[in-house]
Amino acid sequence: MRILHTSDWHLGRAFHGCDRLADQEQVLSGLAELVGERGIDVVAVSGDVFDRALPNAETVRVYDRVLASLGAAGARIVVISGNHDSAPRLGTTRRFAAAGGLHLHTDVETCSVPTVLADEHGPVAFYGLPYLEPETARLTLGVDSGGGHAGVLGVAMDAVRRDLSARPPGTRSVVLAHAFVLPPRVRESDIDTSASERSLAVGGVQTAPSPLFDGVDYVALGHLHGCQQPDPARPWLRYAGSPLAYSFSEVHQRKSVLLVELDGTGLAGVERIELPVPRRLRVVTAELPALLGEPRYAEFEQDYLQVLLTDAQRPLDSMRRLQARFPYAVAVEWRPAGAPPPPRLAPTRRRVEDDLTTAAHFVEWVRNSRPSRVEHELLSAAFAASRTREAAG
Ligand SMILES: [Mn+2]
Repeated sequence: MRILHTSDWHLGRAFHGCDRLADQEQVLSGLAELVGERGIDVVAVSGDVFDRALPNAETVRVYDRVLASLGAAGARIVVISGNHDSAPRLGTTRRFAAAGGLHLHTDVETCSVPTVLADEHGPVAFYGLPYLEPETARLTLGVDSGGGHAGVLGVAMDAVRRDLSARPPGTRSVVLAHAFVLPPRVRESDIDTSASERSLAVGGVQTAPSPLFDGVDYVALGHLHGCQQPDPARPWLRYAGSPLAYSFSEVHQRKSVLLVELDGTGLAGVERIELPVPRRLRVVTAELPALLGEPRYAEFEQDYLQVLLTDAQRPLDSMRRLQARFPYAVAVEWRPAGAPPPPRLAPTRRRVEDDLTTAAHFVEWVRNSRPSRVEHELLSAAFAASRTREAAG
């Protein structure tokens, strides 16, 4: 059986105010071509299908078209809800959808009730563990409080293993889960996380140890946006990552899906397939005049850009000027070269200084240069005008 593992589509997510729905549809429509070319039997989507609980109408239409194209290409589809999805909304009509080959696993209650599909070797049980919000899931699962995410996932996986052990010998198993999985004795900071993942921390602990997932043939994980194998000792545990980059912290990631092959005995291989990039994300560091004028920066003109300006003084109106050449410049920061970070304005100054001196200090602090003579006169006139107005009552 060939399974295409993907996750964290985040349909409808904007990027620094830019609509990316067309890019999302382009990349996800490409998955249908992969299904046809590579003979994929099942597409597994491990949560965060939508970016928000209430996606808008056009976003829902894209979701519908993508699923239809995957189905038309010949794949069954298994989906779980992530922490961004509304589980009841994503799971609505699931009993009817299953008849058409779309298997929606969004309920805590049915964690251990698999979708069973078959190939020439026999049955494959797909268990869907949607994102389990610890405080509500523990009531359903009968878990004591305080165990956090690991506590509820552990109980859910015990139920999965119990169900699996009662199935015909030779039944192979795949678990879809939306969780932050860490190997034993590894810290969160050692894992490739991204700025676009919403923390799962509830009560301080958001991670779950990898041994929780032992005893099945493959675990299709969602939540982390970088494609990775979280535990080198457990090659059946994988994150496919998001199909597009959703933050500048992901500029170095190559977005992918995983082609998982099961043979008659279990996991036979995992192949990483890189996805096309509709528009690159890049970070460029330079002074504003160079960026605006030098031919060597032409290669950045069609990219989503984070610009780090190194000018000694903060340039005026930098974003508007940058966008004249780089229409997809979406973030700009001023980091003067060689300069220490600007000192904090001393709060005590305000009491001993006159308004004009305080304002001049502020300009210097923001821009790294004192007000010019003309600016000084302008500030002085502004304070005089405001005092006149106050006096007039
Ligand atoms: Mn996500």
